[in-house]
Amino acid sequence: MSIATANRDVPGISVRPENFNSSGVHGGIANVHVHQFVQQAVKLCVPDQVFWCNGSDYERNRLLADAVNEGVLIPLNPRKLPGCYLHRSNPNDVARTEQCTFICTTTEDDAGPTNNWMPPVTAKELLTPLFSGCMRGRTMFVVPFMMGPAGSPLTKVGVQITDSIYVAISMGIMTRMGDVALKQLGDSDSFTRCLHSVADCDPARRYICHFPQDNAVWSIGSGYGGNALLGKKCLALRLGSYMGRQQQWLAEHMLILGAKAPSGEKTYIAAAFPSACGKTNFAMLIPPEKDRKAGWEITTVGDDIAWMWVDKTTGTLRGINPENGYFGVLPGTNWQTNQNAMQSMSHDTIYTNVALLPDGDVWWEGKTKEPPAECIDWTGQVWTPAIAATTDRKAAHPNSRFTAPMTNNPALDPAANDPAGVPISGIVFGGRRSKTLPLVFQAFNWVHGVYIGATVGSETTAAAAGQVGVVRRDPMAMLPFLGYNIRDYLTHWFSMRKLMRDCPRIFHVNWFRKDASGKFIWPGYGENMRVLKWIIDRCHGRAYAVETPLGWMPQPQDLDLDGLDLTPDTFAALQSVSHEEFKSEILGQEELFLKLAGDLPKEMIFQRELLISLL
Ligand code: OXD
Ligand code: MN
Repeated sequence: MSIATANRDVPGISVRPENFNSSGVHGGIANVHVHQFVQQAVKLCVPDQVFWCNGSDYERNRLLADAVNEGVLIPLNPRKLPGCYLHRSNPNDVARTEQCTFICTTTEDDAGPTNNWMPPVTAKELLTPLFSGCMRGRTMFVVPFMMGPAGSPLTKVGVQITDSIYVAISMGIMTRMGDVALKQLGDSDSFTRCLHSVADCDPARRYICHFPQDNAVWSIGSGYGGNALLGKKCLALRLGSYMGRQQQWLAEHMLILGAKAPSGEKTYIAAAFPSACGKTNFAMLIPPEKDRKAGWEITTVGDDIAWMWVDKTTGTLRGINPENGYFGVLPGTNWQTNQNAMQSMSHDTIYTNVALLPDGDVWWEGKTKEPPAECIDWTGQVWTPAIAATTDRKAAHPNSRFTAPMTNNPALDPAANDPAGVPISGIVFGGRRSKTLPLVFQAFNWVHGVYIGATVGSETTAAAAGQVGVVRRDPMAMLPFLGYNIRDYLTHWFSMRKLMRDCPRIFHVNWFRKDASGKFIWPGYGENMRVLKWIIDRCHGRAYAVETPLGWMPQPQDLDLDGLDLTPDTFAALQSVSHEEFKSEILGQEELFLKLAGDLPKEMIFQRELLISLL
């Protein structure tokens, strides 16, 4: 075995030096615990060579060139998309696979009724033979990474072993990767041990196993983002939520946006929506022209994950985005729906499973009104609109993605790198619901808000393998990302209230309500600013609302509907709540309550009783 790596002696230069001993110990990195972890992985996976990533620009260019030579990446037109590449995944590996995702805790009760569970010993017995020798003939990349800005109280370090060059490059975009992470770690043993191999990419041998009690993740058989970039869903959400409960903070599937009013007042809002329900669009919202002219500005702290803690001196909630990039859904994204996302992916971006145009540009459904006359689809076959009409084949996969550094975002919030985070004034929950739920309402208080978050329902999307379009309960949009028992998670949310002197206001939104003919009633996208302004005013104790059984609701005159082609009657329809439909909604929530039978936090039971008696 030879050891390939970054040369620590030449700043910013990655070469393959010989200064390593045969046990795989890296000459330039001092942390003995990292060494031991890598040695164990080398012994198990038997790679041909080991490549230690330092995160330099030189190294990144080198990895990109290698990936092109290996056919893993296809360079795109450098004039239209400088520094951009196309990656086509194995067609069996295009989304998160929840059925292969396990929480491996000593007791089943620790994982709870909403997770797949395996005892850690069983998981290791099952996965060790799969990892054994899986990197023969391959390069092992050692990817140190940091979730959160350097110096933040919540920032965590991980070290990911992977045999996928696509994963190593993507980790360089999505996290603060390389020496910066090792510097944050120092001599400490406190890092997440992440072991990953695409192996033979066979869904029958695909496992994403989390060991929260050991601070480790083992993932095998998939190269897909959520299964393979282990800093994201695995560390920042599943292990993060577990740590958050132990250490009294929250790891949530939430965007954080900043809103600057014409007066200069800045308000930060966190929002949780299930996968592919518009978190990236909301985080990058461009206000309607009249608001922009008036001086409103929306900025992005994060588009997918928020880590939040209570500041002891002020007793208020603060949040950071642990990520460093965006892994956003492409279909439907265009210059009208999300200009900031389009700018973010205009250079130095990896496109996964999109169509390739003859001029080296890319295309996906919804990028332009008219489809291209011809392109190569995400599976590498010729695609034309005529073929699509007869076969129903999409040019881009419905879960095609862009991976772009957050610094590409023209609306990046100035505090996105601030270790002290930002103050969170409001929390918004939402789902994709064609019926039943109104455009917006506000919870009466924290406990009611937690109940609303816990009972979020949403129609399923292509972000996870499985049937699309059925309503499933997705508490806090965290169902696929909880690292422990949901009973304890809800109790933890209720108990956070006790740490706060002034807690964020909580809201529920539904951008996706449809009329009888199946058309969306609310225009969405930038027009969501109108709802956001009401939310911000409510957070600061300003706007009016009426009390309803669901919570506080704006009347048409309480929302700025000026210039919108929406009559007061249509607004009333958007906000209407049918008692009959709502009774079915409460029955739909039963699914969650039954799962937790006998184990529900009492706040959930009382809130439900109160809601039923109000109807
Ligand atoms: C994601 C997801 O990729 O939620 O962010 O699936
Ligand atoms: Mn997500």
